[in-house]
Amino acid sequence: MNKKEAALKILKNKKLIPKKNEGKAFANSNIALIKYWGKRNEDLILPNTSSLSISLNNLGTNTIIKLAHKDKVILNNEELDLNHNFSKRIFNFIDLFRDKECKFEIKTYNNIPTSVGVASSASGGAALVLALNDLFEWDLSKKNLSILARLFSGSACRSIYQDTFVIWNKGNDINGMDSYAIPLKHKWKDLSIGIIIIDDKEKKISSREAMKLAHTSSYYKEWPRKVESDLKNIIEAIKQKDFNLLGRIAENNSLFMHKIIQTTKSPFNYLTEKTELIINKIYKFRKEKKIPIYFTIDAGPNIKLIYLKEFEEEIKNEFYLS
Ligand code: 2P0
Repeated sequence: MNKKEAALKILKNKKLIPKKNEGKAFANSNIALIKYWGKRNEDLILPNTSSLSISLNNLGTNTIIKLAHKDKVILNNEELDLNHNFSKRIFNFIDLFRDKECKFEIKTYNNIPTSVGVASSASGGAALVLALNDLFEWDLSKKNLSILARLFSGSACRSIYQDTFVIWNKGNDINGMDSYAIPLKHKWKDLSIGIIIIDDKEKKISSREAMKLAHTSSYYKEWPRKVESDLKNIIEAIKQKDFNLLGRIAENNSLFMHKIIQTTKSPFNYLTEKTELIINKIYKFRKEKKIPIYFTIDAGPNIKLIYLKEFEEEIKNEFYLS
């Protein structure tokens, strides 16, 4: 099955010409505590391993999609050329299922900086799928929305949900019909994520490109087993509300992903000198102030702090949070 066939399987018997003029949706971004890194199928965006994320409450993407005379993309109030990578990505996705006669104007607004490794492709993909579901009145289940979002971008399948924790089960089906996200029923209101923006420029190597090399690192052999065990342990930490255990697992999982990235056949380092300085500051702060604070880093130099609300003031005083 290719991507188009997979999308049409999800949309079987659904309308492919909208009756409404407009669909809209908001999707929150998510930060993986157990990372997705490496695919078993690039076209269907099927991962080698499962992953677990925390949802960012009000940070994400608002998308409005309208029927129009010609295709148009407006990102953060700026009209983009249809040859822009972002426009192409959106319309390549919509082309999987739309009737050729249907043209769309898509207005999408991120309240987080684009391409800073704060997973705007996750909330962007999920908001697009949710807005399409609204426009076409597909009334898809969360499972099918998650599969459709996955076909746009892997991490987007987790942003279909607003629950605190979301797991994307890798699945085993060759066509990916069992590779979708589900929410974890456990909540953790006091758990907070703080973002330290070190560099808000577009990253030089996208995670999609970088991921292709993962298997060339000798550490990647250990990754599937490590993810299995990290997942099991972090779910236990969530159930027990064991913050130090959760933080240690997330920090270690993220550093292992970066070790893989730094040791491929064409090694690359997303972490800059400033990232390393702040990592050391976190270690020192944790040790000296005895305040539990951990971090996770995605495919970029920026740092996401993981902490409990009760320590927010001290942490904000020490670290500049965006
Ligand atoms: C994650 N990342 O689990 C991992 C950790 C970045 C580091 O998912 O190729 O934009 O569209 O599936 O989802 C970012 O990769 O890549 C990502 P595609 P995606 O959040």
